[in-house]
Amino acid sequence: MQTVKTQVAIIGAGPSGLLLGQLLAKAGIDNVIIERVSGEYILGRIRAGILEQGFVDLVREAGVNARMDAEGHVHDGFDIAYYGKRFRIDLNKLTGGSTVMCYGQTEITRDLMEARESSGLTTFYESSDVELHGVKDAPHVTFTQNGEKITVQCDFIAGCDGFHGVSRKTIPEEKRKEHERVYPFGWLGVLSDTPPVSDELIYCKTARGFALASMRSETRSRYYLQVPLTDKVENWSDELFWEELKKRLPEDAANRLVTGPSIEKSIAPLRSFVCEPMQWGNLFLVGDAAHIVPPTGAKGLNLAASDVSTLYKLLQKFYKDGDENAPTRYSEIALRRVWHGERFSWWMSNMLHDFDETNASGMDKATFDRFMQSELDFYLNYEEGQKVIARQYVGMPYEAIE
Ligand code: FAS
Ligand code: PHB
Repeated sequence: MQTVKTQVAIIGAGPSGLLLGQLLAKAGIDNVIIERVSGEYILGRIRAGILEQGFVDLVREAGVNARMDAEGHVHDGFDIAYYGKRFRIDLNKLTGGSTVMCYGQTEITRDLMEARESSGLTTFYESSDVELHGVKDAPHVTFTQNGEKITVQCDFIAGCDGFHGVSRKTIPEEKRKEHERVYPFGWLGVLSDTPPVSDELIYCKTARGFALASMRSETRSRYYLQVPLTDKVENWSDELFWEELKKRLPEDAANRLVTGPSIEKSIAPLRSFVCEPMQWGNLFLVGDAAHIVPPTGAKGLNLAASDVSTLYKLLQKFYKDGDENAPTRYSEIALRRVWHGERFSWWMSNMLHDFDETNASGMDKATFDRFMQSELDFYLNYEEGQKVIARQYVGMPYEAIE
């Protein structure tokens, strides 16, 4: 049995865990990461693509921004197309200068992994039987790696282990309130080395279902189609995908579509989920371990970033200023911004997807559709409405930690 001592034990080497680890290390707060799978496996997951300004600023604060600033693309706006109409949400104008950065989660994760490795920080990849103990009074983590049992003794545990991780379940069930909405459809995503149909994202609402045209670079595109929950990725040949996407894109974009072999194809289920509280004793839940949003608002990764920012600042107050109370404030502060992201993602999903009777509004499909069309007409035809969308899409401000 090997015993390791550190200040913060981080469970999970996804973007939450890696960004938190980098920021803590930069502040002189020692940490180790315990991850279930290999780094290569993590880099094989294709997920988010849009970074809010707050995330970009955090990556720069972590000193891991060189490639993001060189290869990322600042987006000043995005389009919403529905029933033959098309509106551009001019983020820059409507928010007085705020924008978003288009740079893949995979790339941010790669940059953070490389930065962690070169700074010599400890990451236990391919760890199994990870268990959290004594989170109320004597926090420590036990796990097995390469057949050896290891114990990490620490002051705090950051549960950055995603929706299916072990951390959230460490909070006693009777002490957790879990809020959930599972959507009656999923997103079939395709990544292809083909030029994007547009310089900016196009969110499409059609009678055939939702579609999103996104990208990773001028030569790499990311597309999504709303599909039934019962659908299987093996039902979708590349040809069938491109044919359906063309039917859902606005005509000019469809005419520009360059098809090619998919280099990744998967179906992600959509849910809204929040666990309250986001902390228990010396355990903090961060990112997907605490909350999930439907990707319609591009908030998932960005809410993880604001959790990281809040926890990093509060732990600095604990270690640097001797503020013993600081860590107890995490959940309350983090949840205020989480619920903003949850609501916006739920609202965008209701507005842009095609629901059958299970739209949870208690209305029949035709009536719900008419309400949502009026919602879109109002918000897109009035600058005040466009400002509401723009402000939330660039991300609500991070709360100041005094
Ligand atoms: P992650 O799930 O990324 O990372 C958690 C890590 O913990 C993983 O590496 C996992 O292996 C590890 N782990 C799990 N259990 C463990 C255990 N017991 N012990 C040790 N380690 C353990 N967001 C967007 O903004 N836009 C999108 O388009 C988008 N698409 C998505 C598609 C899919 C299929 C999924 C699942 C999510 C998507 N998201 C999207 C949200 C996504 O980007 C998350 O918000 C982001 O990955 C959150 O990062 P983490 O909190 O680090 O969690
Ligand atoms: C993506 O590029 O993967 C992406 C962008 C915006 C979203 C969801 C996904 O809202």
